[in-house]
Amino acid sequence: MRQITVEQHLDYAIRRDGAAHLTLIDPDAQAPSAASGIAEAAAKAGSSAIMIGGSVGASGDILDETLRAIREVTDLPTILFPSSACGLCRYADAVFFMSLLNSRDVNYLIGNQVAGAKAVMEYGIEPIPMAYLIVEPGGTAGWVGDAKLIPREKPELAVAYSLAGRFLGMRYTYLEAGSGASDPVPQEMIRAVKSAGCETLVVGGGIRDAETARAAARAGADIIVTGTAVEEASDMQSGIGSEIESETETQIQIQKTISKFVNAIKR
Ligand code: 1GP
Repeated sequence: MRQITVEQHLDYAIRRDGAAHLTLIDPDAQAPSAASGIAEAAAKAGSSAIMIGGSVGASGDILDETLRAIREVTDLPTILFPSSACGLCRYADAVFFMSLLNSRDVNYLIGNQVAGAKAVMEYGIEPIPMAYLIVEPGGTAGWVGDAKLIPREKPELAVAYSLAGRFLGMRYTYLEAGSGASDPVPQEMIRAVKSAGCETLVVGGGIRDAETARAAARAGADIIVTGTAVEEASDMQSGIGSEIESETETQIQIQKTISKFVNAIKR
């Protein structure tokens, strides 16, 4: 049983280090054993929590097994990042209980939240209320979520959405450029949303290197999310040497990659 909530744990990390790093694992992208390897490396590297989710296929048995495998190797909090009510899982600690405020589809605004609320209550998962905003280019998340993408040169639109979320009681705002995005969320947009009083600002999508992560944190991001960079670090090593050597190499490579992000965002 945790002594503090996951939200308190994140607040503490942000106050201590200036910004926190979350490692995103898509359960559909690798076997549960490989996912647990990433989680273990993330814990050693100083990531503050593991986010679990994906736009397609991140549900059912593979989601359950991934969560269970991660919990076996680390005490880091696990936070669900569901694309629908199907992305809920009883083995997680918390869920980003989010509404995609710039979606045209009522299911992403409130439908899935209604469908999943009872399960969140019954499973005892901590809901963290979040305004989820998808910015150009938006990637798969933008397409699946039928988002009216926020133009990159219109920070004032992101500010208006974030304020609306805050006034509706959402303590978190997530500026999302889409997984693997060619361009991350612009610094000017991050700065504008934070300056407008966003309580906890999460930024992700297309953050591939330490410099980009640092720039986002300096602009005002409280939490930086990376997924693709970590996946690529594990792919890079696969197939080298014997299976055991390769597994160790992979772990080291992942840990190094995450450490760079964690160290870069410290203020
Ligand atoms: C996706 O923002 C996250 O929802 C992470 O994006 O995979 O590009 O790191 P990347």
